[in-house]
Amino acid sequence: MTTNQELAAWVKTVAALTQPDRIHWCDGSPEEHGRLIDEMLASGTLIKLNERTHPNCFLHRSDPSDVARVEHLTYICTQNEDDAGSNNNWMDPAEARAKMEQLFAGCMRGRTMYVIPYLMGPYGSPYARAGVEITDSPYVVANMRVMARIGKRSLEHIESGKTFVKGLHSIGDLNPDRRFIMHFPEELMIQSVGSGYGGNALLGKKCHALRIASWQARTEGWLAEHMLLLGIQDPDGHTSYVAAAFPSACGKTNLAMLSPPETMKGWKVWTVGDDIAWMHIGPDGRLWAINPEAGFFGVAPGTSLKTNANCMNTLGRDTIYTNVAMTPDGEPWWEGLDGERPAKLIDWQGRPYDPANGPAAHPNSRFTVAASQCPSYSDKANAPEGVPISAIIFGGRRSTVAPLVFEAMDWEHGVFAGAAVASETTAAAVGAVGQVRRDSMAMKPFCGYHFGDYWNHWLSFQTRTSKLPRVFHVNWFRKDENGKFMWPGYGENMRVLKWIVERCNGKAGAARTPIGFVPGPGDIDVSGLGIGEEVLRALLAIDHDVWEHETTDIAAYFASFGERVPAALKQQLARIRAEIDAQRAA
Ligand code: O2Y
Ligand code: MN
Repeated sequence: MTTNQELAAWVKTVAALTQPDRIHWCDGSPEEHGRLIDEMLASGTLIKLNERTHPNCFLHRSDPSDVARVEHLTYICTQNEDDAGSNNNWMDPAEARAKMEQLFAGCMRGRTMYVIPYLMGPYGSPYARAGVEITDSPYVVANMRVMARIGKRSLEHIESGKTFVKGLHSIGDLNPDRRFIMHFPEELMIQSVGSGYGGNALLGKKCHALRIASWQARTEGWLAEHMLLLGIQDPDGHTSYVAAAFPSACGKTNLAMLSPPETMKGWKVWTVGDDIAWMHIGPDGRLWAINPEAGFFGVAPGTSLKTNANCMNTLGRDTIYTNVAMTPDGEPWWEGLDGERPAKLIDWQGRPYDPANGPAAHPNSRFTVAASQCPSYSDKANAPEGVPISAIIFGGRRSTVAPLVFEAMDWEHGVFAGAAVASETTAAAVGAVGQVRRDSMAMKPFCGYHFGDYWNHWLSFQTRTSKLPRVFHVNWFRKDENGKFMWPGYGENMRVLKWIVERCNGKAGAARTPIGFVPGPGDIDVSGLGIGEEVLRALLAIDHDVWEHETTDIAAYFASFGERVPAALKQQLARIRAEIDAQRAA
């Protein structure tokens, strides 16, 4: 089935271990997809949704115990434990292999083993990387077909002699006690068992494009980041590209597909990606980014015409929904969708909706849809060379502390701001609400190696080019003393993006503060927004006492990573503290 000896031998070994009834090499064709869909409809794996309102859309209900990524069961298996860092769970590679071999033994009996060659990144891009996922889940094949570029062309890429990541996945028996997601970055290998859901099973996404790729990127001098990519077109028709990293529940997909407010005539946002960016220093010394993915695996609850019209207009057709609710007419439904809640809903577990059972759609219910269906999809999204990045934006959900926006003083300070990213937990995640969690560069669950080494890698870019992007930090979630959000967010975030682009072009004002360059109330365009100067001042305020506490917290966080923390980041911390103290004393 392939001329690549290494791939052929690996598939043979996996088949001998897992004992499938059949082996199917995926070619990615529409005929193959049609057959798989028919099989899944027949087996009940998929439910057809209303063909008139949602053509070619399907609903999948996962096992109720298998509804999200499982960080506590996700491991980085490096020879040296220290290389994984305290930001990861570590397991000795030999122990992990032995454990997985037991779990994989005979696991595909009675099933078909699908071999999915895939490419992450545009065809013909020097930055694209290949992988092969072996899975016993037709649902995974259907999702991978949307999220990556699967089939013949990707196999040809591998057969031309390029390296590829080997990913072995089985749903196993879906027992959480026998669920593990193992990464072997030194061997470019992933093994996942016991889950059929999202990031645990679609191995091209978080496992390959972030955990394995971040390791490769460090070795090879590039960046694999948990970032959305968007183009911001100004009224003169010039487009600047930005990459932005936010921890979960901060509205990444909404920002990636932002619709500017009516008042901002001539401004437009183009979507390049909503989750992952691979960035390389290009021949011109600038940072160029590609989106390795081809689709969106977005969270459904909260998505509406009001919060994300482009997303809603992406979803009408050819979409796989997972764990959403269903109306009696066979339409998908979730909390936060426009309009009233319909009567007689079927909840995400297939039961008549009863509020006593919780929400109708699972809070982590998802849609899988091709990025090309998005009305704001950039015509540069498939450019082999990627898009040139003018600004990198970090952000978090902070009800206090972080101002609406600030610009870092320089690259080193920008890396510090990224390393210090923190976000308050929301009801969407398990655990207490409102707790501040550090999540450096939003990569805590996804960096495939020690955070100290990762920050050093980021810093190293300043020695390799003088054309690095400017770095910013945003916070859409600051609250007033009554606990009310002060900034309207969503489309109005365009006003902050405008300030960022204008800073990059040397056109917008800001004041130097200990934590960075912060706009004055007159520097951000709030015309027609109904926000008074007092509120704007509060949104941009830096409280010295609060920041004193923040720096103490960051110092403790850095200390938890030991010796490998770069001196440059500790110096940034010391500088900020000294400047705050000096201002206090003045
Ligand atoms: O729960 C999952 O498996 C999905 S997690 C996810 C999906 C799409 C984009 N980002 C994420 C994330 O957790 O960052
Ligand atoms: Mn993500």
